[in-house]
Amino acid sequence: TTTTTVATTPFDGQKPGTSGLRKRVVVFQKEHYTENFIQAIFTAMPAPGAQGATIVVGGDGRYYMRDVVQKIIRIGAANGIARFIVGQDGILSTPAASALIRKREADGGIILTASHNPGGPNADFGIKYNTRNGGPAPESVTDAIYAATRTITEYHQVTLDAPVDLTTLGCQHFAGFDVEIVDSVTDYVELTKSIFDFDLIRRFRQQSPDFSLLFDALNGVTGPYGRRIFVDELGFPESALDQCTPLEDFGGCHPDPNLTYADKLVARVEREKVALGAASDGDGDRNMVLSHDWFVTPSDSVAVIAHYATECIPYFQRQGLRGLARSMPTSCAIDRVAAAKGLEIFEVPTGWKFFGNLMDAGRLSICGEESFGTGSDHIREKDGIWAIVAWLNILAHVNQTQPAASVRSIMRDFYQTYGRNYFTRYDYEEVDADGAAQMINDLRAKGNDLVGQTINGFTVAAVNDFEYTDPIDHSVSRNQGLRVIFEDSSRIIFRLSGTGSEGATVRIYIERFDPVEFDIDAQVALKPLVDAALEVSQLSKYTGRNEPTVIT
Ligand code: VG1
Ligand code: CO
Repeated sequence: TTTTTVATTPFDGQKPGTSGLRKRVVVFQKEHYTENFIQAIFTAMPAPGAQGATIVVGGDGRYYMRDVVQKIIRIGAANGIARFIVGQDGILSTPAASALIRKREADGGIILTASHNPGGPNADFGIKYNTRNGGPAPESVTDAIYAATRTITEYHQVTLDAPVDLTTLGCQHFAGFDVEIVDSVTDYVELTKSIFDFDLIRRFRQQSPDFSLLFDALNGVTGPYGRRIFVDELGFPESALDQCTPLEDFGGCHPDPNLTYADKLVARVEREKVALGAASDGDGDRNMVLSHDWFVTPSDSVAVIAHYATECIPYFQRQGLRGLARSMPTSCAIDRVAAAKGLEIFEVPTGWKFFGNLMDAGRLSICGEESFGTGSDHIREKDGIWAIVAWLNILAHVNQTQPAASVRSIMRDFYQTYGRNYFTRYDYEEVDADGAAQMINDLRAKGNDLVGQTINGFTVAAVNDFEYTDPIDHSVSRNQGLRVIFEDSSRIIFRLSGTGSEGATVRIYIERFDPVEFDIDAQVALKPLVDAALEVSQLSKYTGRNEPTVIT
């Protein structure tokens, strides 16, 4: 092989967001655009750097992914990478990639996905760098990558006679580096089996023929993982799977597991009276759990899993619970579980990267985000399939003493113990970026003037910009969401998304605690606060929008 050096100039806007760099495919296809970013990753790789390093490479199978795997191998090899561990056909779900980095003690990994954003030639692509703990790079590393994109003048690549074969399992030797193609699913399935009580779930399934599961991969990467776990291992019928073949464009759908974009699943769960309906996103780190008579909001889901963890999930029975955590906008349901169990609870900014240090320090076991992200310290990414199997494990367990246990009965028991934190999120997607920024700035400027005022019946107790100091490395992250907190502990939070590829997305998070009333529809329970949010922010004036794009 020969190495060539290609002259290039920087592109604007290659700053990784909440979860890597996400842009339209056509942007990544611009000459040198993708190569520049890949070179910047290798330039910025944490010490001791790329020379001699092993990296994991894979992604969610979306359009353009396989081309980029080839680019990573060529550029990585020229930068001294000694070994590439690649999922077969380039396929690795985000949690499987995290697991593989850890299992193989790789120096890092590159995950090719724009997660829940649509795929295809006219849709989105993304590149994310994970560090040796298997988690998303912390801001110190993403800042270094961004700095490298600002000053780049050349990139290096090896010349190969033909594209590397990504389909044949096993090791291929090249001059100076190796490429190892691994089965995309096996290691992940083994890990999942070591965490949960598969025997208990199998017995539950056999004893409860009326219990039905419907798993919808939304044509994303988790199809093969779901098939192996739900059908091959746990014995559910093939009919428990829907949209489980990964497609480059996700069948034209938005692979985002929520009530809006997973509408096919929602309709089938209602019509077919499904006991546990579940979906995950394009890259497999998100999950949604529902039944024909209940939708489990993600803030509740993680709290329920934490509540039952040491009662029935072998991994936590062995390790115990070290601590719990949530992203700031996530509801405080999990805080109540932490208080009841005498555990530490952490509130971190939005984005999974903030959980990693706490896990590495042995202070965090289970955590979640309201954005359909749930997980634990078994890896360093959120894990959609993990959360779904956790619910199966809990249902099987509770069913031993309450034979008619259901998603709904588990939620009712939970609310009876802890009360209910009603939660909803309104998203206004692809609005004018200047208007959105202006709205946040004006709200911030009003800040303390609002304290003591009553908005639609709620009296403001505090207004602040969330700022986080990492308890382990003491790094500080500022401006992580503007919070309006009311005297009755209700909260409204305003944030701009860091994962969009066009314009800006405004997110409004709304929460209210009710110790006694559990059965109100969340939209009804929260309507007065939603109105207060729209009033205090003047959202429609700044964005021209009267209705959200998505409500979760
Ligand atoms: C969103 C979610 C955040 C999540 C992130 C990545 O970020 O709000 O909770 O961690 O997506 O998820 P933002 O900045 O758009 O609000 V994934 O499944 O896209 O990796
Ligand atoms: Co995702």
